[in-house]
Amino acid sequence: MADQTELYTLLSLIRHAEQKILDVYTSDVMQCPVHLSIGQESVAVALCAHLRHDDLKIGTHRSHALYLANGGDLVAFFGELLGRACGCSRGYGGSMHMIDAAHGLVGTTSIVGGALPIAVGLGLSVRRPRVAAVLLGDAAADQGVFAESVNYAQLRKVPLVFVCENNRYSVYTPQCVRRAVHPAAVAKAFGMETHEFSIEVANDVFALYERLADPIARMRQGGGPVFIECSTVRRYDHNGVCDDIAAGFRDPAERELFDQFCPMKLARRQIPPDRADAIDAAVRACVEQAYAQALASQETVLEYSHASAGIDTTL
Ligand SMILES: Cc1ncc(C[n+]2csc(CCOP(=O)(O)OP(=O)(O)O)c2C)c(N)n1
Ligand SMILES: [Mg+2]
Repeated sequence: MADQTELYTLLSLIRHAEQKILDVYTSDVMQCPVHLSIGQESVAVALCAHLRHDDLKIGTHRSHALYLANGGDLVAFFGELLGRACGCSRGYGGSMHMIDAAHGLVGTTSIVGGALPIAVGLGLSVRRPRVAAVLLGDAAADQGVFAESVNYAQLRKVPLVFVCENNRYSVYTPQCVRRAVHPAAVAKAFGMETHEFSIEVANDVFALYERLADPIARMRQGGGPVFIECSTVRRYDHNGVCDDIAAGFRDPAERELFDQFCPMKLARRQIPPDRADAIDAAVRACVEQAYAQALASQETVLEYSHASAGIDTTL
């Protein structure tokens, strides 16, 4: 069981690590695209608090919260973004390709929906009480492979929890012009156990942690797959550090949703301010230290070249 301090510390860690990215990104020190989780960090934290390190997990391009909530090393996190050899993918993958095999994070993928069939395979490969988990965005449900994956997981009673971070957008395209029904309705149609959480619950890390306990425990003990849909909100641009809401690319109501349901704000209302301040200060120091260490470390040397791959470039 995770307590409030543990959950808040992880929430704060993700927020401050991404705040560091916001601070440095425009200097071009990070050469990879970044998809920030700010506004939806609570989902990964609540989920991972119910998972073991030998459970198998896979995620999306918006990978930072999953990697850090799952216990990923902070130096390896910044090292990956900075293209350093100490990065969790040795600096080759960048923000969208986070791996942490020691903690069961098989990877994160930039192909929308691409994680879904792999997750079904992960679920087929584990034996209870181990389970598998996949984080997906709402646009992953727009792909045909979504229905195939949900169907097969349900048919074979695969121990896999699908967790949809529904921020209502695929880049700048709202869900209302893309989908006739929301993702959980599809899973339900295939007979899967589904749970849908409003943003009031999903962005409240303590509330969501409580609500996920029973479904995940039942699956671990022998139940079939579970589909969790969390309504949440993305604060910054789809990719990068700009404010796409202020720039007019998304509905201004999204900004109001963030102001009302920011996961840090909701969590801080429920714990003593001096405890939250102390955690934030300790987290900020860790972030600064890890960033400096990663920045000072050896850059990734590209081993690949056309010559080493045997490709004749003279043609
Ligand atoms: C198969 C495929 N199609 C299109 C893209 C381009 N693309 C990258 S992220 C994205 C939107 C993803 O939205 P969602 O799954 O809801 O996740 P979010 O970014 O909202 O977290 C798209 C269309 C892609 N990477 N892969
Ligand atoms: Mg989305």
